[in-house]
Amino acid sequence: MSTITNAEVLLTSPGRNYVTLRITTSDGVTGIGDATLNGRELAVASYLRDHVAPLLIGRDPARIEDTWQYLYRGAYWRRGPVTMTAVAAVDVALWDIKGKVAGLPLVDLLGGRSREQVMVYGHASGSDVPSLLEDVARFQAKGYQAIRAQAAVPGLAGSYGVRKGEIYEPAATSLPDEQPWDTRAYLRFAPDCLRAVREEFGFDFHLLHDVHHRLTPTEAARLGKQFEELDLFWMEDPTPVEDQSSFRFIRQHTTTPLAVGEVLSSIWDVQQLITERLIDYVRTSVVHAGGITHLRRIFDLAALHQVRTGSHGATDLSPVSLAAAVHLDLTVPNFGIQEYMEFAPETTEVFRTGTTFTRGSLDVSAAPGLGVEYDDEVAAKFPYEPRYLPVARRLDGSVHDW
Ligand code: GCO
Ligand code: MG
Repeated sequence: MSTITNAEVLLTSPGRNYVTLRITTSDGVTGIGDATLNGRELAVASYLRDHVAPLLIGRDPARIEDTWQYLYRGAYWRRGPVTMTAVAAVDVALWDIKGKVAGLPLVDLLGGRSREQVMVYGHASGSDVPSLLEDVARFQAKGYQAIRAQAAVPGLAGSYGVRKGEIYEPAATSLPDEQPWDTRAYLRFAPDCLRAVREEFGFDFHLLHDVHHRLTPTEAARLGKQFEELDLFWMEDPTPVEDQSSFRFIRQHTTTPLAVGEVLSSIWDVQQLITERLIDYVRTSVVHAGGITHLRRIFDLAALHQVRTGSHGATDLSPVSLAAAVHLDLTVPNFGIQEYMEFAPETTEVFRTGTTFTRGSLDVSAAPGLGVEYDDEVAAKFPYEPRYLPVARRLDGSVHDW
């Protein structure tokens, strides 16, 4: 029997921080899994290095399900983003190994393609409406069929969700940047901003918008109603999601589709959202929700309730996670859309990925496993550096939801 002989935690910062787990077997096969949790990277690195790696040595790498259950069910402390990201890294690395041993790309181990490619959405943004419109045009020229649109709210110094350079990276400072937030200003601006996009570009593409948990259910319901005439593909994260039942109120008042789940990490966190059909798209991701083994269960539960997939895919998921996501997206019957942000060039020098973008869609390579190689030499050129996401404060100085 082949056994796991090594489990290494690799840190690198090619444009932004990434944590990667590499598992090696007694047959010399290696597999990699992403363990990146934006702004809390070292917590997952320690969980893996100090508490998980010693448990993996000597185990059979082929027993993915048993290892998953051992790390989740076998641990007294379950769930939560740190734990589930660590479990995900192990899971994805073992799937990568299984693919390499079988000589098959992951998509074929997962049941084969249900579709030819995976439709993605990109992030257009601007410091004002005219610059947003320019950015939407840029995404259309690249072939995107679906575009998320965000613009800085006039009068608010912070510009959350707005890309500064070529690459979107909100975790940009060594201590959290504090940004002002004014709900009334946002609510007055958002419908006009998205209407300007429709007026300029029409309705022949999918338009998405992210609210980042910033509204109460009442505010979100009202905004969703105003968005109805704009035919959004979805309104994302309208209100903080700790209280799943709060989505019932939004749901009762608007038919704008709702997408939720990027900050959630287990099937229990989305159970009510899915089984009560309170959302249209579930955004849990392969890296923050327990890997392929667990995400597949969430997607199956979603399929039973006519909820489609729309996984998180910001650059805080490494190319390893993106590849795993696309392999899975290709197979699932209830696929909706995949988020995609282009990586910094130095990121793809470290993670040599076979994932390709053509005309608004992604596809995987035919290489066995995930089709992503980690280059240690290039990674060593980019040491880890602390980076935090911003914190939002209301105009009276109190902390707002992120
Ligand atoms: C998304 C996310 C990003 C976040 C980032 C934080 O929808 O892609 O909400 O906008 O800023 O993922 O880590
Ligand atoms: Mg989001």
